[in-house]
Amino acid sequence: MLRRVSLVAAGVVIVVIAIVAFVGLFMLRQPGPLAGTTTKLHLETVAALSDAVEWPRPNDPHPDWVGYLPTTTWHVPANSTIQVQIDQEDGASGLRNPFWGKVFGIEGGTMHVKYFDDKGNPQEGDMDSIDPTMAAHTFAIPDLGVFVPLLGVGDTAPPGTQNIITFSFKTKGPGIYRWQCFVPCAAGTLFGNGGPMSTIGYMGGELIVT
Ligand SMILES: [Cu+2]
Repeated sequence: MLRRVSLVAAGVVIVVIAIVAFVGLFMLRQPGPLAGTTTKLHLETVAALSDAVEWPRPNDPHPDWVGYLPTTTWHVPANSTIQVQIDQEDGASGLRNPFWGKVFGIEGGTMHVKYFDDKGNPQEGDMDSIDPTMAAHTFAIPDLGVFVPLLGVGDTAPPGTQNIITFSFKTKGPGIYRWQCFVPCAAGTLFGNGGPMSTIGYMGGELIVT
């Protein structure tokens, strides 16, 4: 009897330790917000955090994960126009749903994209969609109807290429708006949707509107 009680007690202790470790190491561990409230978001998307050139995150527990840098929690003002620049360095993973290759919900209906064409020549232009198979990541805030596919760096682009994507969108009233990537870009996880796709701080975060 005593033996059984001590076994149960040991089991309970192990479960409690596992829960504390899960909450502490996985759920609460995430990069802090961008400092201050801003109307300009400048971000970098990378194939692996260890490749980041603009905002390295050296102590991150997942250096090989895809991510948005410097962080994925941003404070922005309500009812304002937010200008976004994304320096996109990752190759294409492609969208499962080609519909999301289209731009939605941004000012003027188009994004401006600087990239390299198939022949390796620099190009730029306004786009309202991209080839869905060429999406590296997406910038999407469903509650604001904002959806922007980010063009992947092509195989013929020079090493170290950044596709520069700029656009702006309008915020609504105060609140916390969840945003995320819709490209199943988490290579090596179940259907590409695990790891960085399901952990805040990598392919998703919060737009905190005040
Ligand atoms: Cu992504």
